[in-house]
Amino acid sequence: MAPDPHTDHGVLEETRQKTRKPTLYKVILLNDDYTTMEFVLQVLETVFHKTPAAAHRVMMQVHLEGHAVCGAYSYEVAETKVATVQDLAKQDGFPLQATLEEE
Ligand code: TYC
Repeated sequence: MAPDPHTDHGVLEETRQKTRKPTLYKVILLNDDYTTMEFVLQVLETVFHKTPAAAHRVMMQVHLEGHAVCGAYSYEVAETKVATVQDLAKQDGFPLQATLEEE
């Protein structure tokens, strides 16, 4: 059947959902023998907004397993958190280290 000239405008439209998941970066906290547990708890609560109970879980995981994920953020935010951890640690004379990993 021929197209109805009143309704067919000769334009084919297609909507395509193009949702882009932002790439997230995990901030990983590393264990060492010198940083105090108290300092690590403070960092987890202030920089990563953990509750005291969650901070304790993450800190113990780092202490026992060598590393743990503190959270996942956009690249800029993750990088800033890593730098903040290192600045705070340096201020207090601790060797605490954190790194980034693409999720
Ligand atoms: N291992 C440290 C200690 O026994 C505690 C510690 C936990 C250090 C987590 C770093 O990311 C860390 N004092």
